[in-house]
Amino acid sequence: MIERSLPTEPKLTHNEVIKLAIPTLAGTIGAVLADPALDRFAEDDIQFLKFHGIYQQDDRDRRKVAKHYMFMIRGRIPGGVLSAKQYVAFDDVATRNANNTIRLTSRQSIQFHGVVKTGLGPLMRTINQSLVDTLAACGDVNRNVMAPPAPVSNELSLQVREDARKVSEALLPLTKAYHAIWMEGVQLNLEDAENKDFEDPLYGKTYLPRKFKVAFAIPPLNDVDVMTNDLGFIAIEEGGKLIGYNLAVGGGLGMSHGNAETYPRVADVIGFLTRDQLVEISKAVLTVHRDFGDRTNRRHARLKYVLEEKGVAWFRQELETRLGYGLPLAKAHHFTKQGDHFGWTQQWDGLESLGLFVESGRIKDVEGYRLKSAIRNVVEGYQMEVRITPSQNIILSNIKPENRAAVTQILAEHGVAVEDQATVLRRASMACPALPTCGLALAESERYLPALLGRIQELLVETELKDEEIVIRMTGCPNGCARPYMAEIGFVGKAPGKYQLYLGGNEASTRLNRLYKENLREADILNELRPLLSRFAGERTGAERFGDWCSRTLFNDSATKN
Ligand code: SRM
Ligand code: SF4
Repeated sequence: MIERSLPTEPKLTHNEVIKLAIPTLAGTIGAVLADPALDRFAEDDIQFLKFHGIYQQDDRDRRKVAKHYMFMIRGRIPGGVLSAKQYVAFDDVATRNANNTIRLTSRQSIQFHGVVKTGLGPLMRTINQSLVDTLAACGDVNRNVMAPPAPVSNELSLQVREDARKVSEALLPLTKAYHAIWMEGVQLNLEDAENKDFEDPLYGKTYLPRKFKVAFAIPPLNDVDVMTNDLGFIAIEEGGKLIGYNLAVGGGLGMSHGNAETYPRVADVIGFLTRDQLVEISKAVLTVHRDFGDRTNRRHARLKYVLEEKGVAWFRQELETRLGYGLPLAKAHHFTKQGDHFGWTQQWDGLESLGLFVESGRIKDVEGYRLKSAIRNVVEGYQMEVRITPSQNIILSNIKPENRAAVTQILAEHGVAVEDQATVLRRASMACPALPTCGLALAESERYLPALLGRIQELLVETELKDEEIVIRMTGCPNGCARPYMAEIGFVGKAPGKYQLYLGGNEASTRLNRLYKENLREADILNELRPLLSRFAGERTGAERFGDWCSRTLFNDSATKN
């Protein structure tokens, strides 16, 4: 007799199994932390640590000799806003417990690298004592909520910022493990019924199938890259007043090389909501992800795949069923630009702010350019507010006009200029950390892009495009952390020294670029770009940008979402 095998249910990923087993997300973190003989955590705890904002890494430069374990810690900083006191606390722990650098992230947060296990407790306590935390900065939950950082506009930007904070708080997981481990220094007893049966009111026992990202934007500026988020709120104003938001869903960028089941996707704008609906709509969108996301394959587990595979009409219907009411049509909005403003600007309230370029978001001191000390000194000395931008730069804000000259002077003494901070090309660039800290990096990024930009700048001079702004972003692998798929030129690491070349993003960051060439080494990159830049210089129409020219001439594609 022939035995027939029954169709089997797709297997849940290991992450699903461990979340269900320990829904408080405590793992054995507290116990391992207290054991001085251990310099690292085991696999399941590594997964739980992410929900606490912590990644276990090893120094990849030292792998050939031995694995040197260390930790990366990421803050939860909605809208990227820190008080002077909080920034100083971050600077202190960077010096004391990390590798003496502060890494601004592409989601307006701060990361510390190179923290050893014994430094974890003190670092986490200092951060929390400054009234910032790291809860849910990573893991299968809602991540840092983005909001426009620029303090130049009116009261509307404050309201949007307030809304971003409100959504961030409403989507926090409620486990008490975070407080127990990091504040009280205890291991939760996993056998306690209260802990065993814990179920988060929003996330349930198994949280989300994967991460979830929210951003708020104020058109016409798309500085937060809103269309790349699972959930985006696009501010709509009438007569200078914030009347609500357009709702964008299903954006995301992560993909894997050679896996057609994974791809970057720009969000769909599906309706309009008023401010009082923000929290319930955020929760409803999140629970669609919770209930329909793929829990059998983490590479295919983002909300964007639910949108793409079930369709926008299905999603809208599902959302409206959960809400119990229909959503009105989206209102007109228009994005024209992404990116930051550098130098001094007068704020809407008469105070001043200063945008500073931070190459790849890395604040550090080097010979002749002591950016870390400079920022620390002015922030502490003049008690200014600090805002981290989604392009990994920093804005020092709420500075009294009479202090402007002194601030400029202190920065200059540290080698930091406020005018002509970097070339236009460099200022519009971003790179992810990649090597040596990121365990997923296939190629260099943060450590390589500055040199490559220098060579591309030479090409621009050669082709008489010296002051041309071209948005260039690089990542060390296809996960998309510096959002390379929205850039006019995107470099995505494929193998050591080799990159995929993407071309054709637009200035407003609403259009995905396209893969143009694969596996390029530096010489190939320059050989590909030289003739393209030269053709662009000769063929562009009016003020046409390089990304639009590539899109028009190389891909014959003018499709732009929103
Ligand atoms: Fe990211 C994983 C760094 C923004 C998509 N990301 C990682 C990890 C944690 C590597 C890991 O899992 O072991 C990286 C840590 C490297 C290190 O050494 O520090 C890392 N991601 C970053 C940061 C620091 C890049 C930066 O240059 O600033 C950004 C931190 C943001 C924050 O403060 O929360 C960062 N990551 C992004 C973005 C951009 C965004 O959110 O606007 C994306 C693309 C958007 C998206 O989510 O689709 C992004 N990161 C990923 C992915 C792919 C997810 C996917 O859907 O497939 C991974 C891989 C993963 O999660 O397994 C990843
Ligand atoms: Fe690491 Fe890849 Fe993200 Fe870069 S894009 S930080 S290499 S996961």
